[in-house]
Amino acid sequence: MGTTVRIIGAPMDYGADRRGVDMGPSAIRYAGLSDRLERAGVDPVDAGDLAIPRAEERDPDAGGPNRGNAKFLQEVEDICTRLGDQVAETLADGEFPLVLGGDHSVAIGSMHGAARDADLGAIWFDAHADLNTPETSPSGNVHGMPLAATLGHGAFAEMEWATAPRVREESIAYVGLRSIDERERELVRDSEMTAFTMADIDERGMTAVVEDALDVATGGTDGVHVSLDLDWLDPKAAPGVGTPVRGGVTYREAHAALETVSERHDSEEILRSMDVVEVNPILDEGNETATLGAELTASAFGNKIL
Ligand code: HAR
Ligand code: MN
Ligand code: MN
Ligand code: MN
Repeated sequence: MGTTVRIIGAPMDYGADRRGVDMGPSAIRYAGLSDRLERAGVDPVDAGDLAIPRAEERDPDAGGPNRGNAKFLQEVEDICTRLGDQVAETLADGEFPLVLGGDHSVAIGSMHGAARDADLGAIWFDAHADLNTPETSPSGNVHGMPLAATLGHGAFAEMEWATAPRVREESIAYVGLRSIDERERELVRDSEMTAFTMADIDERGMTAVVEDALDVATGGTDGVHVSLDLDWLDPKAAPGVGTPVRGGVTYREAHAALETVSERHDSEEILRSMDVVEVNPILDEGNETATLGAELTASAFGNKIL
């Protein structure tokens, strides 16, 4: 029997400064996600979207002073708790959870759910390190914090909904890192995480780098979470993101990366969960970025030419 992929929309933009990523799930579906997944040989079922109140109706400072300068942390908690439950339920039903963001803070929920009953490795396809905490964040935007939350750094140590003890530093690999805050740089250097920067991709090529990232994320774990932040790509290929950074991955390299993931999955069934985040249709050109998100997701499941 083939894999059933359960699509879970998380149209939330509490974690980012610019409105618009809440439309990501619609745009990615409109770009033909389900058809593309079918062509890749899996069975998509759409669970619809989580109900999420508009940011204008909520208080960014709810939750009190112990929450540092993180904006909308109370709202992020509510959504990630519900999302984590849905992801865990999906896995318990024998299906594959595919979460459509939304800003990258949804990954806190995806990973919390996916790590509930398993040791989870992760590949972080992103320009950014996402390792800030409510205390260290320069922006207060929670989409710059999901890995710190999962690892229980800083104020997150007290937040049960965020930390996922079954995700360990040594099972996390960054691919494509190129925009990092000073404090994050120290943390990555001192941590047991593996970071492949754009320079590593230049030097060694995407396929070799992703093979190594897969070794990191599969070593001693029960499965891999793939977190795909579309700002990983160069803004020329993916203009519809809130925090574009020049010098990113090309269209072709991105496909090669996800195809490498799919090849490993074919032989070793390594994939456990995935999210596709940070698509901002307001800033996009002709739904190009959402289309890329849909294409790359299909590539992760083996969209072979022959
Ligand atoms: N490091 C910066 C901050 O924490 C920028 C975060 C960038 N946003 C993302 N994350 N899209 O991948 O504010
Ligand atoms: Mn990110
Ligand atoms: Mn990013
Ligand atoms: Mn927890």
